[in-house]
Amino acid sequence: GVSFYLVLVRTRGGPGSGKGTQSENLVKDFGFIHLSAGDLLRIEKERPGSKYGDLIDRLMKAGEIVPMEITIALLEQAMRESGGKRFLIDGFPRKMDQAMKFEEDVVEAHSILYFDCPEEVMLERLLNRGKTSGRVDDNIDSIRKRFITFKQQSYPVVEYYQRQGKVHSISCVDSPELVYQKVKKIFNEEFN
Ligand code: UP5
Ligand code: MG
Repeated sequence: GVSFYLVLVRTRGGPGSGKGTQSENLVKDFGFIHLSAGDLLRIEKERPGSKYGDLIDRLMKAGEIVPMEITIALLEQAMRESGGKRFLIDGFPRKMDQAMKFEEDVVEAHSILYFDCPEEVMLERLLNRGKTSGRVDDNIDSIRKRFITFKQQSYPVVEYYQRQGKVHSISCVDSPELVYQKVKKIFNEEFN
């Protein structure tokens, strides 16, 4: 059946823990289809004629969460179009209502990878990435708001999955290569 592997955020903040970076590694070694909810929203934001472009832009800048109907529809469409069966969904769900709705309507989470990273490390990474990323939210004001949103709304999702025993926590302050060694070990145990 269809399963998906969720790559979620980390404590004390949200962004910049390396979800995207590690997801790319996992795609190469395990053949998952990687879907980043944030990337899908950024594509939708730029799509000519999108009725959600302005809303997404405003909410991203404010570090707030886009209404789940929009994100879930984009994810469902991307899953369908991919024709795949094993998905690594990066940066989603980031609020309890999305988690419940997605599990009810689309698919249940097999497991959650949780990247634990101090805020100051994430902040430095994001400010650095902001020099070239062009992302509307890689600036100090948006980053601070993203951290707050993470703590208030996204972390409860991690706790919810922890109660189900589905969460693997990994510290991600080391280099991407070292972090990936830990990630790979978990995936080898779960999927091989
Ligand atoms: N880097 C990565 N790992 C490193 C390491 N181990 N050592 C040193 N450097 C490392 O990494 C960030 C930067 O750090 C990069 O420059 C990388 O090289 C370096 P990355 O892998 O991009 O981290 P990631 O966790 O993916 O950070 P990202 O900024 O993408 O996380 P966010 O959760 O903030 O962003 P996302 O795109 O998921 O969401 C953006 C916004 O979209 C949200 O704030 C929200 O407004 C909206 N959104 C929703 O509304 N709903 C959703 O479901 C999803 C998003
Ligand atoms: Mg990302």
